[in-house]
Amino acid sequence: MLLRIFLLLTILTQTTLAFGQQQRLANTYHRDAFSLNGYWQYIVDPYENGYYNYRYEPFDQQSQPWASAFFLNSKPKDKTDLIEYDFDKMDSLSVPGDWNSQKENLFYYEGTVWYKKSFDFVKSDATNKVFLYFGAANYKAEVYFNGKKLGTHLGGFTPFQFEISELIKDQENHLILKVDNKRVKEGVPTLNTDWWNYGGITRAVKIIETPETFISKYLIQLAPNDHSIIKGNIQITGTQKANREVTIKIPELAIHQSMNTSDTGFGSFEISSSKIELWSPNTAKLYQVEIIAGKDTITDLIGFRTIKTKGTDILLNNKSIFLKGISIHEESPIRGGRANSMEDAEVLLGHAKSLGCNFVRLAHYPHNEHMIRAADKLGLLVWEEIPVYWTIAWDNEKTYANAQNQIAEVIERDRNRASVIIWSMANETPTSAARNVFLNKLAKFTRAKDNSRLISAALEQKNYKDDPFTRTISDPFAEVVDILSFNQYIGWYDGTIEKCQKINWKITQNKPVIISEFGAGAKFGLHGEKHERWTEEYQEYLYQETLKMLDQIEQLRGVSPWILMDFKSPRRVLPEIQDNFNRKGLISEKGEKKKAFFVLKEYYESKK
Ligand code: GCB
Repeated sequence: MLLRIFLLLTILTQTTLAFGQQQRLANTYHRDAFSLNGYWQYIVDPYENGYYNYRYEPFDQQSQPWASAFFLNSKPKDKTDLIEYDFDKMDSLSVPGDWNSQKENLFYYEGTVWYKKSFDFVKSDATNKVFLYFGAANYKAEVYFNGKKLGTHLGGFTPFQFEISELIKDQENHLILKVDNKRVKEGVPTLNTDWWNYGGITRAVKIIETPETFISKYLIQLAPNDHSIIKGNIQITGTQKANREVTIKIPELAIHQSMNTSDTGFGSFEISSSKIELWSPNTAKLYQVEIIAGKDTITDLIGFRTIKTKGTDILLNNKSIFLKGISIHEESPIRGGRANSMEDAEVLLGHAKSLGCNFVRLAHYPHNEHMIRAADKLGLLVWEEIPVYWTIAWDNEKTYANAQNQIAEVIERDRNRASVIIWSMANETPTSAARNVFLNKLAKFTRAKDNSRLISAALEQKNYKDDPFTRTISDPFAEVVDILSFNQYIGWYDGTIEKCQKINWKITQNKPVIISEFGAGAKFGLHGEKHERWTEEYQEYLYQETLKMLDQIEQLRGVSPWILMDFKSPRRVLPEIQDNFNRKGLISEKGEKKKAFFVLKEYYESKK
């Protein structure tokens, strides 16, 4: 009986870990870490043979899983033993990295791949805590460490971690992941998108060791209504969390202030300083900030700025700003495939800078942290977004919980980044009662989690009262957002380019407007007459006419055209033109600038 209860409990704890979060850890970026990047052995498992038995029951939910369960990393005990796999004889994949761009035979693969890494690790102090951190794995990751299941994580673009303090050994640890990128209807994103479904452990994996009592979370920012006050809060976790002294230092501002935490390990503070240099695209000033709590010290680079809207204006540091933006997919400009390095980030954002941008829309999912850190340094304002894209299963509670978890994970990662000013809830989602409930709830959750940034969503525009030349936004979610953003493709999916000259705008919301997308496909090097599809001239002409049309919108406060670079998409099959690329980039995937790049650059130069 006791054994049964134990087994039931084990099964319950395994299946209730819906999103696999145990303890979120702030600022893994600047903590000392033991990297698990590099080569990992892998097994491609389209039938999920290493996960299910022949009755299709998962091995990891059985009291005595068969040795052929891949997470056990079994070896034959002797020559009579039957084990039908061997990680150590397999080829390897590089982590971080997607499998599609690393192995030709996995280019179109959607399914399960198992990864294994073995390593030794000696704690520097026996009482320390040890966490296993994943920057991201697309899409569903089942994580096993030394034969035990740590949990499951859903969502391909946000970080997750597990505490392994009690499980880690000095030698021969094995970490095994089942990563499955099959698209599912109830997923976020769902079955249908316009980007490549790169699978794998796409971002860094590391081990982070902290003292037993450690800084788990902090928020340090400028007071919204007073530019001479830095305020924030700190959470420490562990047995010594109550009544602990916590110190904040910002040496450049001669700030050195201590406070005591509450019983729950929480402390808040306000520090005034008359010398704070504000962060902005022109002066991307970052201060070194140090937080000390007992044996734990964290350093971070933080910029101080405020962001708000007033009527139809976006105010950065209380001054109206026009967002000169560009949309970007997280695709490597160097190798192709998912971007995942600082070098990728610097090339992508460097292109945005050379275009004259002060703003980037990171579409359509949270990009890797290098992008945000680089944006902080380069002075680019950032729109971050979760993949609530097109036709999500609005009625499904698990889908909602998944979307909410993804926004929570990205907020926790990026809440101290000055560059991030907008949380976008969704892209081109069709209005319906269920969708409105879903998005309202998500926006409410996001505001409760971070009320210091603006909320938006890439909405759609419609004809005003059957007039095909008058456009309006009638989406009820427009009432919820701080910035009214919408995508429009007049001249590409919607009529000819000349139509742009006939459009009137009837935007009734008293809010700033951003055009989150417009664009046209062009193959670099293909020239012709300006009405000829796929030529650089067509794209150039569309940009000229669209920008004139958009300037008629009185409350226009920014644009982020679609898109910086050509990107891979299985929807784009036209031979010799698309060849699996969405060609709306201003720059080809090889880095060649198309004519429209210079039209936008000139427009941005004119918008001082
Ligand atoms: C859109 C989508 C974007 C597509 C783009 C296109 O409206 O938001 O994801 O890639 O159009 O090229 O059609």
